[in-house]
Amino acid sequence: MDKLQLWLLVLTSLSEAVAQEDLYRKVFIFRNDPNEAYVVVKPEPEQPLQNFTVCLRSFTDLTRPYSLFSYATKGQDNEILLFKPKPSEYKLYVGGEFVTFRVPEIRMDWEHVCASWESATGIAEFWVNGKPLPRKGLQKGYSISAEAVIILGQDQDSFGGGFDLYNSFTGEMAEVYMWGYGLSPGKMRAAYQSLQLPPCSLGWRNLQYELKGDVVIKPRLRETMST
Ligand SMILES: *[C@@H]1O[C@H](CO)[C@@H](O)[C@H](O)[C@H]1NC(C)=O
Ligand SMILES: [Ca+2]
Repeated sequence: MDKLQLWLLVLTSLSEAVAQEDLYRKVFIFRNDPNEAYVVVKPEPEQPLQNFTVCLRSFTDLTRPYSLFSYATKGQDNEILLFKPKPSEYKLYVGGEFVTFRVPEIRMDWEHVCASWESATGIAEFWVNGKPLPRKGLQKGYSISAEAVIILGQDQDSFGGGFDLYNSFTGEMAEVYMWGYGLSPGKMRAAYQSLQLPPCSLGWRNLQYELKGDVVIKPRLRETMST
């Protein structure tokens, strides 16, 4: 038995089913529309953040609003929120304020996004499928609180809960990462291309997660690559 197996055994013997796993080439499938399902991911940062990057890949045919990544603290449910109100738009929230990024409507394909923010300038970057959108700014000088609950697939309106069914995500999600700093342009592109990424505590290759409700892990379907 190797260290990882032992670790998993210890974890599964605890009451809560916290898994830690390399999810390489796997996906979370949120099956129902709408749904109450979500995934709690860990760990939260230990220190307040002045910078961050969040990346993930999703695949859905939803046209209604949905939440992908929700980082809530006791004082601010939208501390970090990656939200798609409609197919041509993303909203990135930092500390309860948001900026809107208009995006091409991508039809029936996986969509990769990376969002980053730095407190010193308030500049937010938003990358879609390896390409940056015009940068915007919000919350200059703000600090992201460390005590957080991080949830995929629902928008928290209170600490760890307060979901609106009609903001739930339905579809497939993969390659979720969070870093406590801004990634370089090269690494933003590397994330899109699923290449090697800088180490991070919250990442798809060593994800600590708890499935809540109807979420299923499956291998990603192989597609013929067009590029
Ligand atoms: C945040 O990013 C800025 C700009 O890249 C950098 O100067 C600063 O040291 C970073 N702060 C922390 C706490 O990492
Ligand atoms: Ca919210």
